[in-house]
Amino acid sequence: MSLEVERKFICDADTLKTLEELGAVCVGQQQFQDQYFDNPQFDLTLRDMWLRKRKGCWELKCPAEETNGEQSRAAALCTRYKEITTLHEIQLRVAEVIPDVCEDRDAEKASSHQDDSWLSRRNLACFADFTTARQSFKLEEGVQIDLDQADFGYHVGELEVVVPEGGDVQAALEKIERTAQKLGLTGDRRVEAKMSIFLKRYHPEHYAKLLNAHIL
Ligand code: V4E
Repeated sequence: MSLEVERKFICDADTLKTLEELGAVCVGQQQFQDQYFDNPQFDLTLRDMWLRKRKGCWELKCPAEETNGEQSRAAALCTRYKEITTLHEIQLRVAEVIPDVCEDRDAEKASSHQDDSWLSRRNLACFADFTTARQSFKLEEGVQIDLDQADFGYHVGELEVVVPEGGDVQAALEKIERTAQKLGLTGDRRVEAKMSIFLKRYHPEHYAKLLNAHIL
């Protein structure tokens, strides 16, 4: 299971120009739809667990514990989430939080990424559905720079380092900080995720609950 260390940044008309001037290499362009799921009590998202379907595959992002030496300003600007992509493990994690409404406990064992019947067993429904156009760049080895344009009108950049299990999180934070400095990023507050903007706009009650619980 890998750990994603990420820092979001405000992306404007000059960002592409800056990347070009710095010699960043465009490594891809894609468009994908994200569908996020939770139960009516928001049991997953209130635990900062983000279950989504992207490009036909299930993914679950869970918060990672902070390790020693991550109290710097640069670290505070970053998020760290474990990303789980094995459907059986996702189902186990979800089951720890949301009890099964069905008696047949073996039914999930056989499910595939295409079979969504396990959702109803946990009362899970889609609460957010949006499409993102993403351009990805490389500037420093191991750091991916994504420029995202969500279809509801939010533009955000992201610096991301994927740390393998047991890998060096501190080194990842330093790489992100170096890249941020090269890009001239000066902000001292975390920049909002696409989801924050989406919920604020379309599901203000859900947003308020997450804000109160200090999740967003
Ligand atoms: C973890 C999380 C959410 C799930 C989506 O995570 P995010 O990094 O926003 O996804 P995306 O598509 O931009 O990147 P990818 O997964 O492709 O690398 S929604 C909200 N959170 C929590 C969260 C937070 N509280 N603050 C910030 C700045 N980001 C995420």
